[in-house]
Amino acid sequence: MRNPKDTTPIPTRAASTDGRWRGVRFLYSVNALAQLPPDTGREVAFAGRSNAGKSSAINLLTGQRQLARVSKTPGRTQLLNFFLVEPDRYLVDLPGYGYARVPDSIRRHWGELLERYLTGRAALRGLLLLMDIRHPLTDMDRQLLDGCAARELPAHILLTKADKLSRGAALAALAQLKRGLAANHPGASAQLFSALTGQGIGEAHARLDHWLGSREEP
Ligand SMILES: Nc1nc2c(ncn2[C@@H]2O[C@H](COP(=O)(O)OP(=O)(O)OP(=O)(O)O)[C@@H](O)[C@H]2O)c(=O)[nH]1
Ligand SMILES: [Mg+2]
Repeated sequence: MRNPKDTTPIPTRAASTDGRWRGVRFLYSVNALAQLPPDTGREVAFAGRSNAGKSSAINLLTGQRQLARVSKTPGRTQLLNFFLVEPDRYLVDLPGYGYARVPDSIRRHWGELLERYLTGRAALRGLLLLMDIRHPLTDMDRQLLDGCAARELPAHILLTKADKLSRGAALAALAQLKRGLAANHPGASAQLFSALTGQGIGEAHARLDHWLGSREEP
């Protein structure tokens, strides 16, 4: 047992990562490739169908309730939103796909921007792909995973809104997803997540830490 007179602080996981995430701030929104920050350093992008919970996940993971805009209206995030974690370390909130009420011309513009960003961005070290646990692996999700595999970009899936299912049903959905991934997208990993209860936050932080690396790494 610890000596009660010992005043050295007990190191906790929360303390070690909190500093990094609580300091995250919104940098700017990008509407064209030319506006992207220099393609150096490291970044992780949050992708997924509209309404999957990307902005909510960013808020939970940074411990800031209103950093990214959350809305009941799908299609809310319509730009590439850059968040600064540390110098040369970014999180990127991507526009959600699959939202029907977006005019064709805008959808084409986004599709192209997204594709060129995902295929050409050297700083991109990993894709966090969010899927509503009740609607996993849509065609677009699969296309994205194929795109990641083609450029050897690691992908990790957050099955979001896990709080909407019982614990047993959520675990069954995860197991089923993992079987689908093993068959068709062997490079991708997956976990349960809930922005409401905080389920899975430690595992997601660990993944982000791994991809972003420490400040000292190139
Ligand atoms: N119950 C529950 N609701 C969630 C969770 N995550 C997000 N939501 C809700 O789902 C809706 C969409 O969340 P957003 O975070 O805005 O989703 P998004 O993926 O950023 O959506 P777009 O920006 O439109 O692409 C909001 O009403 C959130 O409150 C979760 O883990 N549990
Ligand atoms: Mg959003």
